[in-house]
Amino acid sequence: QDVLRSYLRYDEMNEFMDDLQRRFPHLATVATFGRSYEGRDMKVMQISSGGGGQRPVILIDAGIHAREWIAPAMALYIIQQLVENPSNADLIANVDWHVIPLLNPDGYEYSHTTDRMWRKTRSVTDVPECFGADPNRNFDFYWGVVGVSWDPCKETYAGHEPFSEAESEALAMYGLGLRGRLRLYVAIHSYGGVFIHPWGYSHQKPSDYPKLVALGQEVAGAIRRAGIPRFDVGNCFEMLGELAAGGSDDWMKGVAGANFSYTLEMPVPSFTTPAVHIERYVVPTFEGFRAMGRFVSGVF
Ligand code: 0X9
Ligand code: ZN
Repeated sequence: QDVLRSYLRYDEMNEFMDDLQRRFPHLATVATFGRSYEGRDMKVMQISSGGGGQRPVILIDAGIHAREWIAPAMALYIIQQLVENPSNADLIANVDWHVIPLLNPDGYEYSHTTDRMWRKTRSVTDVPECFGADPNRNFDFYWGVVGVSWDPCKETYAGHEPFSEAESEALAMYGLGLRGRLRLYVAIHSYGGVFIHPWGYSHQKPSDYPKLVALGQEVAGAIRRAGIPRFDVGNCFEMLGELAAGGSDDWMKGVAGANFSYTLEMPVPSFTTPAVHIERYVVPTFEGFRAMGRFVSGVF
């Protein structure tokens, strides 16, 4: 599979990861960490050059929102570059990367087969004709306080309780399992060309706000230098103009103890970027991930 030439389906992503594990067993391990509402295995690619499971971890996920197809493409390219490209060996020398290319497989497949603009999960709700909750409003940290809908028919439905969605809960449990090692968490979304730091639920600034901005500026600068003219850093309200609680980024910082936590909105012009344009956005954005890797390795 050429991850830069087409938007892979769920099965193709799994084949891609299995193939990498077969070819690079000393570097790449596929693990199943959960099961989606419709019963699909949720998979993570763990990339490690050694260290016996003690090294700091960069945790990345993509595809929590079904229609944001460029996000899984970005995650797959990160996996491919870290595992296959020897010139990125420095990025995995002292840090393990755990990359989840598709957090919402049910919604993603539905966006391919039935409704290109689907965002949520596919679980049943109290309303028979309306399906799914927004998994990025479903995390149990200030759940529901702002920027959510309580209407199961709406795009930002928070769910009937925190972690009602199997997909959100599986990610949360995976994050907790990395406690103490979780240096950096990045949720890849689209679109907008912004790098968002906590908090999403509040105007308050985290106590380590200067550090969050400092890494953010490194990342944004690297992406701009790679040829994306506009790429900005700020908190959720500054970047998107509204607060929203129950996001994975807030939870990873507030509960799982990630030192750095962000949402990256890919610098594409729409949800429906044609596959022929994957390369022009994903390749420069990878420079941002290289900057993250250098920063966490202490190379800056
Ligand atoms: O609203 C979201 O979930 C994200 N934007 S998107 O257009 N991809 O849906 C932004 C999430 C920012 N972080 C939090 N609000 N916690
Ligand atoms: Zn999104």
